[in-house]
Amino acid sequence: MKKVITYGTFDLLHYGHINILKRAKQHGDFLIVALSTDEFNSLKGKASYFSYEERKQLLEAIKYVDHVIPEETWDQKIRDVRKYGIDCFVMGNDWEGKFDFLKPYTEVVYLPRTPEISTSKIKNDLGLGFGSAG
Ligand code: C2G
Repeated sequence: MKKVITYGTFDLLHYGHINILKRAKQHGDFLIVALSTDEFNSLKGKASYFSYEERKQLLEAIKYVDHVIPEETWDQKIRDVRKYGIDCFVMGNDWEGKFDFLKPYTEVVYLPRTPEISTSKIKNDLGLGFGSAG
């Protein structure tokens, strides 16, 4: 079984998130999503609208997602790749090159972002102020 992992906040779940999860799943048979905890989000300078539990519930309802784990630190990725026997790490290409340190441990794939949509755009368009990419 080919296992894929991806990481993110996935706040205000939108079709850009669905697109990356769909394409990530196409790289294997089992997709794990490491979901940023609320505490880690504050480290990323992000304040998500939905809590970790709410964002987890949304992700678990997506047919491409097989398992959700917490993302608590920047440096858990190598441990995760080993712990879960990951064959492929997938991220949107706004992260192009940033996770190449994983190449000795797993395939690393950066996929084009879906244009025009982001959590911060949704917030701004709804006049919710404080932006945060995603
Ligand atoms: N994404 C995308 N297209 C968009 C918006 C987001 O493909 N229009 C992708 C991002 O590239 C990322 C994933 O969806 O791969 C989740 O995006 P965010 O929730 O913004 O995640 P981010 O804040 O980039 O956190 O350790 C890695 C971090 O946790 C990534």
